[in-house]
Amino acid sequence: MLQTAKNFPRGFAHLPFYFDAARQAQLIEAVREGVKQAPFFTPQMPRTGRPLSVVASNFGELGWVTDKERGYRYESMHPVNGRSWHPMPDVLKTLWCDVTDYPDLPEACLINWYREGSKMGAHLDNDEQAVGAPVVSVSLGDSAIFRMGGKKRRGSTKGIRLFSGDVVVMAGESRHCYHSVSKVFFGESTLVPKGGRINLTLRRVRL
Ligand code: MD3
Ligand code: FE
Repeated sequence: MLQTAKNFPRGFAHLPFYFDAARQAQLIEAVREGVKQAPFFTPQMPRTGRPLSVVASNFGELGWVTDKERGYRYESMHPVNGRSWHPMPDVLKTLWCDVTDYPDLPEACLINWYREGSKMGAHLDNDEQAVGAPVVSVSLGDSAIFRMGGKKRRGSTKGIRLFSGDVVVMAGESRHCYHSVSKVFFGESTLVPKGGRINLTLRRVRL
């Protein structure tokens, strides 16, 4: 049963501790496998080339990438080594089917690794053609404060703390709202081999 957080936009659901410790370890193992083929790269802001503070990789047919020259987009190959992304793990396809009723599977799972001091500023996820599809996220490792705003960049936000194993579903209105990660409790968890927080976001890209 999806739990709707108080005062959050419609369509937002938080499922605390959806994955137990054993399943979390299994997901981290899948990430370790994936990044052998498609190592973490440093995403850059369009135009300025300023590095994001997270490093990223992807699972699936398509992966989200960004650089100075070409900006935000989905690509079927790793931006540095040109290899395909590791296939989407079955456990993530199953998650998508269990928490959404979207008719198609996600082609992309963005893997963001938050290390010491990493944050994510307020942004919209609008690089997908399938704007009607939800986004599903899995948090692993150190907990973080996730903040949700509205459809405009400015204005009030509501925060919740996301812990390892938590799943968040952004459907409906919430899918089109600004959001950010304002703090990571670095060093809290030992789940991630070199420390920090891993966030997986499952996305349907094509219509
Ligand atoms: C709300 N990641 O990768 S996950 C991202 O915790 C991203 O690392 C955050 O925002 C993190 O783009 C948030 C939850 C999430 C994911 C997608 C959303 C919230 C969202 C899309 C629209 C609105
Ligand atoms: Fe986002």
